[in-house]
Amino acid sequence: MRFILIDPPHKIWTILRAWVPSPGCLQLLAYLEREGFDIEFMDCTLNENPWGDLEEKIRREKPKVVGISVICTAFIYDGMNAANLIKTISPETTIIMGGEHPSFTAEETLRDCPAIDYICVGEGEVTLTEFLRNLEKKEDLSQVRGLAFLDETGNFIYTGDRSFIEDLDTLPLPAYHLANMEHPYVGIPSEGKRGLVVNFSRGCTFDCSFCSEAAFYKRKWRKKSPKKIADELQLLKEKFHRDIFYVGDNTFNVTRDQGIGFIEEMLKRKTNQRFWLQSRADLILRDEDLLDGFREAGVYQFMLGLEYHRDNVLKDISKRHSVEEAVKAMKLIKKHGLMIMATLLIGHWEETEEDRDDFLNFFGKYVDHFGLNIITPLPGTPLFYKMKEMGRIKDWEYRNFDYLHAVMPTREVDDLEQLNFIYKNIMRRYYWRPRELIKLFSRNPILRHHHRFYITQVAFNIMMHEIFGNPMWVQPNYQEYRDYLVERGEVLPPELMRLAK
Ligand code: B12
Ligand code: SF4
Repeated sequence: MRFILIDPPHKIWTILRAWVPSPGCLQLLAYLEREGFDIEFMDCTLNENPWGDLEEKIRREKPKVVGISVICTAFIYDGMNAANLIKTISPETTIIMGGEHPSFTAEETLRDCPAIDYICVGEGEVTLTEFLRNLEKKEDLSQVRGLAFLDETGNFIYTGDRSFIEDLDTLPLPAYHLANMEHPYVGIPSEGKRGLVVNFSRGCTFDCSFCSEAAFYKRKWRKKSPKKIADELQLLKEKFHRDIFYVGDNTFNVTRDQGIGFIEEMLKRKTNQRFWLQSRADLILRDEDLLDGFREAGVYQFMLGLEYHRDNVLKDISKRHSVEEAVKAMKLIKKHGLMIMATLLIGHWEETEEDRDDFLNFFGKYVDHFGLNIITPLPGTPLFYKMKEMGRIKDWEYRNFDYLHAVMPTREVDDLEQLNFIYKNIMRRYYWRPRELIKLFSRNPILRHHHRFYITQVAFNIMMHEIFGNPMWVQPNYQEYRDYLVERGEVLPPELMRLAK
């Protein structure tokens, strides 16, 4: 059976101007390919005409079934717009959507966008395979676990949780051959020319209250073996010439063994690749003796979710590390010749202006890269349910649930625009400090490259936008869906404009 998986048109990551084929989509495709399906992938962000090419393809092929992937809450409207467009052109096409956000909001999403026929709740490989097989044989879809849909009378049906794949090593290598790996947008320009995001594990055993990943994978952690990881990296080196990676695993070294195995395997393979890994302060302290090994194996940076500089806030968000541990971890990482990127959260309810000044001074001292975010109640997280119940979510526009926009006020600042301004101001104050500008000439080539890219292109563009109103950068092929509908006004039914999100 033929199946087209669509990653709808998105605005690419403005902070680092990076785009990569979704690792989850490539994993799904590889699985389906092994199961014998005739598959295709359309990563619409890379289309010459993001919406136009999608429309043309659907018009031409009238596929029996398409899948739409939505991995971020902020992407949900792109997914719904794609579903509406597809359904209008080809009403016979069955549409199944998957990803974190639709999994958590299945009923809401189905009711909001009737063009979506089914939602795959949770991990996709096995559910999608069974779904496609049953669809092909016209068998009962309500027998497929992990599916949500509305029945003929509009009742919401959920077929029940699908258990997780126990051993991720049983999965085939992601289908890189189906992605447009040579497209000029595919990469992480801040890290180097041949950058990519990869994913080797699922979930995390911790339970930070704002984290959708822990919720999605029910606090379970599963990983590929170091050998399997190294096989994938070697393929990426040899076939696709990729040598610098942001490893998207939420927490790479949940166990010491995973770190040890990775170090041993990469030292053996000598692929000369570089890695930016994610971890936690407490796990860095636990694995202090491995830090030199990580560096020798190619790791150049650890990204730690340090979040805040006050223990009461860390406790409130169930971070389960202390400020003291955060400081020790930052010092250790530096001591072992590695860089530290801290992901941080401002916008807590009790936060004051003085807190934010301290915050900047505190993290400004240690970190190489400043990953500033605004606390966001992502659907599915404990934080979301609590904030919803307390009535604190003031902006329900999911497009803004991207950690870069405030959607909740603080006790002191009620105006969300004011909070957005505060966010930008902290970024400005951080990046325009002499200490950061000196990094433009750092002896560390990756740090120098990152800062040259970030400050001269991204930060400068933002500054010119704010002072002189210069346009903000967007990828050259970007087109708002509504603009596309206006352009196609005479061909597409006007109904679509009403549905546009
Ligand atoms: C790769 C990635 C990106 C890429 C984008 C890739 C792309 N083409 O979309 C880049 C680097 C550009 C990126 C950017 C951002 N990202 Co990002 N990213 C990831 C990352 C590291 C990996 C995703 C992945 O592939 N996971 C592995 C697979 C196995 O899981 P999966 O995608 O969920 O897919 C499975 C199921 O969901 C399901 N499924 C998925 N799609 C479909 C479709 C169908 C039809 C079916 C049946 C099933 C199905 O099956 C899959 C296999 O089991 C995750 C973190 C993580 N570890 O997951 C964050 C993550 C998805 N990103 C996140 C965020 C917030 C962002 C940003 C908004 C950050 C920011 N502040 O700017 C930006 C987006 C802005 C933008 N305009 O680009 C959050 C999303 C949280 C949320 N609920 O909204 C995550 C979870 C990180 C986190 N812990 O906070 N990101
Ligand atoms: S440690 Fe990171 S991945 Fe794990 S629950 Fe906390 S934020 Fe999520």
